[in-house]
Amino acid sequence: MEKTFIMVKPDGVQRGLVGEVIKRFEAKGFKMRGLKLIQVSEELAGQHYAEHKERPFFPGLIAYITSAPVVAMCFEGKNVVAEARKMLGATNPADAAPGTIRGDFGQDIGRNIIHGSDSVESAETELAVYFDKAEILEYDYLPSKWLFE
Ligand code: D4T
Repeated sequence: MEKTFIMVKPDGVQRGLVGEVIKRFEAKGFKMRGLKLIQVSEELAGQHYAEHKERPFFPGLIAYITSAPVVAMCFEGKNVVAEARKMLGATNPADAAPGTIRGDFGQDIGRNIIHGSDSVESAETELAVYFDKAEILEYDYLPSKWLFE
């Protein structure tokens, strides 16, 4: 089964949206495999957003992500990488559809509340960057038998 990396960014934590995010993922039937509140270091932020290093918004992005704690999560489920991106909505909340997390709670691309891996490969990389192996837990998830035929 596929896994993805989800991170509630500092604005989402400060605005009290962590429970809302977890509620949506739980209600969808995605299995929580990892969860922690962490302060992202400049080094970790640089690693996570390395692809944007040359972009004009990079310094602001690093300052934002390191400004206050974030909640890092791992969820497992059928096609969870793509499904989670749909639940998050477009990167710019102004373009995100109502019903999505960014569409319902955000206004500004520089404060877009939440991150979700954009591919199975980046999910694996990001999970390895943010979590130790022992922090991704395996356990019986009882809803599974009611989620799949
Ligand atoms: P993240 O990685 O934060 O989940 O966002 P996305 O995967 O949806 O989008 P992204 O990698 O293109 O952008 C990373 C991050 O940079 C911020 N950003 C982006 C910004 O502040 N200004 C911009 O013009 C762009 C393109 C928002 C998300």
